[in-house]
Amino acid sequence: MELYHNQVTRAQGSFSLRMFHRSWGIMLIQANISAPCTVMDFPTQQAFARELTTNHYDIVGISSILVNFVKVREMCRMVRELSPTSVIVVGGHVAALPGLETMIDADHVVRGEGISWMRRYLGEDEHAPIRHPAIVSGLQTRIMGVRIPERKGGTAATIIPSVGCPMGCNFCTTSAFFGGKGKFVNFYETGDELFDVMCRIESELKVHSFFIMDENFLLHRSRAMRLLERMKESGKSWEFSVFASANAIRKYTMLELVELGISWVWMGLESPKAGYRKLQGTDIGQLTRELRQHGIRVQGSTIIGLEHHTPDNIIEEIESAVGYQTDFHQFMLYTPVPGTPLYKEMADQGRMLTNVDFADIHGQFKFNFRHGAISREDSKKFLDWAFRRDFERNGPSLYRMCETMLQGWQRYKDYPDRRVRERFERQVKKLSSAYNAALWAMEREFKKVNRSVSERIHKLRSEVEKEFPLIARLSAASLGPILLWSTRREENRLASGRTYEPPTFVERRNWLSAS
Ligand code: B12
Ligand code: SF4
Repeated sequence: MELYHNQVTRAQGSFSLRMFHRSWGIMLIQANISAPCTVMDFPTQQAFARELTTNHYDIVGISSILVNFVKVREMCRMVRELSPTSVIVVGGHVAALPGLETMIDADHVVRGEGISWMRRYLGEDEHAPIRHPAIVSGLQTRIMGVRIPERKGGTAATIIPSVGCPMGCNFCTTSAFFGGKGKFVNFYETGDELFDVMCRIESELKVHSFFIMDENFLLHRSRAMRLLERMKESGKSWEFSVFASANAIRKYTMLELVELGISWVWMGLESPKAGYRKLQGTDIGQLTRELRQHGIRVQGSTIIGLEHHTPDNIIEEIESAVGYQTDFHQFMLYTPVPGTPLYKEMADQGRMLTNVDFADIHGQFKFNFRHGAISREDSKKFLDWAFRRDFERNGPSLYRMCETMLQGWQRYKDYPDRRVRERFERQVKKLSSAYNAALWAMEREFKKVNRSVSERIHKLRSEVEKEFPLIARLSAASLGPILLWSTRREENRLASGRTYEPPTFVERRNWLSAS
């Protein structure tokens, strides 16, 4: 249930950013039906059994992605045994599996958007406006062996303006699941609607920061620019983390992005040689540098095992991806997943491997298809190496983020728009205190990985201390040694096999009317 540690910072040891994320699909469905409804997130088997026997449910909906297929099958079995009159509905990306109906004991398998399906099924108005629940984007954050205290407003809120993506890249499950090329489902069409939702969630959760869960938020320029207009009118100093393709980012000037509050961008870099339309005409190295110089953190995403990759050129491709020096870098194996054009192509060519466990089809282990030049075993070696290489050459992502924050602050601290200044001031408060102490500890700890990166960290810390002489030095001196100790303790814990699991959530809605 982690994003960073599973697929982004997984080779960064105790510097890896650890954080759990809720299951937003079922939270959204619950918020948009009028029937009494319980959401169980991350239930243990015992908790699920207890719930099924304590309350009577007409419908049990199960949400899953492909990797959790076995859990879905078991949950269906449990429902049949413990609540035999319930109707079982299975949705989410696992539904893209051809023939799922014959592999599990469910009454309905729902492909695509689930709110409208559930509303239709319950006889409610499927076209009613979408009510967005207040969602805290991450929980139980942990880094360098320290659990960050949770306070109201401290973590971004998740906003889901749409599902799907019209770009239709051949491997992309999300695009395929919600209609494929040219199609997607918009929950909020206009900047005005989005602004209203954000205002409500801002006051409910006391946040300034939003994680926008839209596959390509910046692609819809008129919606984004209207949102900016409304933000300016109301003086909102918000910040956004978004997913965006390079061609969509290029629709904006840097100043527009900064004024809009874009502070973190997840950008698919895939491979410069792959010819994806979204990357055409963009110098990725230059774009990444420019974004970072404007205080926008970049998370790059590179695919390992594209058709043109061979054992001879893959190293060079990884090196060039690492050379972009993004703040975060995800590497993913090229993975044909049921429902995508890529899967169909590979299946038609007889190249899908048939004996791969669904639990292993997630792009972070080994190929699930026969690649033209790279073996299944080697796919894992190249993938693991890419993560290690990025860490060794560029250092911990936390350090890179600090670098971007400082650049943003230096460029915009005197910017005429108060909203922009305030945003960088909020970030720099952390940079000058806790993050500077983290730099102090990283600098020491990283010497054993790469001395020249350790020197770069030292240089950055000196710059931070020049900007904020008192607070930054005090923090480094007082908190730095504690963080160094906790980092080392965490390394030992991880080495001895410690893992982290999310807690179980049980949330009821429209519940009184059920009794
Ligand atoms: C947030 C997210 C996560 C979070 C998960 C949080 C959680 N608690 O589940 C984190 C970061 C932890 C994560 C981890 C992983 N993820 Co993920 N993740 C996403 C992401 C970016 C957004 C999902 C989301 O919330 N979307 C918004 C909601 C509203 O949409 P939704 O979930 O699809 O729900 C809608 C419908 O599917 C449907 N629906 C969903 N559930 C149900 C249930 C019923 C009963 C019904 C009727 C309908 C229904 O209705 C909803 C509203 O329309 C998607 C990509 C994407 N943009 O969708 C990938 C995605 C779901 N993840 C994916 C993968 C592969 C993984 C990992 C395996 C990655 C890895 N290598 O580790 C892990 C596995 C985690 C696990 N053990 O399950 C794949 C799934 C591929 C597949 N075909 O199964 C996706 C599609 C990304 C991709 N394009 O490859 N992920
Ligand atoms: S741009 Fe990204 S989200 Fe859109 S189809 Fe391509 S990979 Fe999927």
